[in-house]
Amino acid sequence: MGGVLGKRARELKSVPTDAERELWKHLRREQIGGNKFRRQHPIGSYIVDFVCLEKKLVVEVDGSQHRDRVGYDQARTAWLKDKGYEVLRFWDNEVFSNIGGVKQVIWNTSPPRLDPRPSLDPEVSGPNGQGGRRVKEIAYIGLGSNLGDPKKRLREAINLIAAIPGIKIGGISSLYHTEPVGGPLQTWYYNAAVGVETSLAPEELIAALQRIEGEMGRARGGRNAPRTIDLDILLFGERVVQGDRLTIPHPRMCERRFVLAPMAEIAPGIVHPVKGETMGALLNSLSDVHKVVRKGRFYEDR
Ligand code: A4P
Ligand code: MG
Repeated sequence: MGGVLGKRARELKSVPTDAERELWKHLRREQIGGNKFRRQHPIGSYIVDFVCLEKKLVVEVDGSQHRDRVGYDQARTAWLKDKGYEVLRFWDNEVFSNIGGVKQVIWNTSPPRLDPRPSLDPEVSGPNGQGGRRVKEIAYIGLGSNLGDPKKRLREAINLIAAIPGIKIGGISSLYHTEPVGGPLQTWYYNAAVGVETSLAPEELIAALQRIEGEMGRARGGRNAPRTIDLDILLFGERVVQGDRLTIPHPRMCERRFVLAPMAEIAPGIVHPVKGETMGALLNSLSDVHKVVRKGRFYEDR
C-alpha cells in the first residue's frame, strides 16, 4: 500500500498553514494520526487528512467551513474506497469542539481483519528496490510493555511497525492486561499481538523490530526484566527457523497465556508449524495460571 498511497502523499504534500499545523498538533496530542497529507481544496480552501495505516482508515478534516458545498474530492474518496480504505469525514469545528466524540468514532471503526492465507501476488517486489520478487507472507508479532505508559507504548509500536517498508498490518488483537511471568517483582504488563503481511525476510523483520525497540528507548535489563517495549516474532508463515539470533516459532509462545490469548483472538485457526495444533487449541490446553485480562478492543481502551 505504501507505494501507491506514498506516491499520492508526495503529490499532495506541501507546506501546511498555521491553522493546519495547530490542528495536526491537536490530533497528535490526542494520538489520532499517522501520516498527514494536504491538498488544494477544490473550492479554494484546504483539506487535511490523517491516515491510520494500521486501520486502513483515512480521516478527512475539512477546514472550508462551507457545509452547504461539496468540499471533498469525490474522485479521490472513491479511489481510496476502491483500495479498501474507510473514509471518515469531519469539519474542523467538529474536531475542535468535540475531540472526544471524534476520537470515539475513529477508534471504534473496526480494524481490518487479516486474511490468513498468504497472498501469492507476483507483483510483489523485494524491499529496498532490490528487484528480486518475493512472495508476501503472514507473520505474527507479540508486543509487551510494562514501563512508561505501556498502553501508549504499544500503540506507538504498532504505528512504527505499520511504517516499516514492506509491511502491511492486517489484524490487531485486543489489549490484554497480564500478570508478569518470571523475572523480578514487577508491575503487570500490557500485551497484544498483530498480524502483518510482509515481503521482508524473517531476519529483516527482526532487525526492523529491534530498531523500533531501540528507537523507543528500550534498555536491555536482562531476561524477563521490565521493559518499555518488547517485540517478538511469534510465527512467520509456516517457517521454522533455528539460528543464533532468531528462533521461529518463538520458543516460549506455547507456554504463555499472555501470548496465546491475543494470538487465538486474531488467528484462532492458524496452526503452529512444530506442534501441529491451532492457536485456539493451544490456548485451550494451556496450563499457565498467570492472569490475563482482556481489556476490550485495542483502540477503545484509551
Ligand atoms: N530472538 C530469537 N528469536 C526471536 C524471536 N522469534 N523474536 C533473540 C524476537 N527475538 C528473538 O531478546 C533476546 C534475543 O532473542 C534477541 O537478541 C533476539 O535476537 P530480547 O527481546 O532482547 O530479550 P527478552 O525479550 O528479555 O528475552 P526473551 O527471551 O525474548 O524474553 P521473552 O520470552 O520475550 O519474555 N510477562 C508478561 N505478563 N508479559 C510479557 O510480555 N515478557 C517477558 C519477556 C517476561 N514476562 C512477561 C512478558
Ligand atoms: Mg523479546
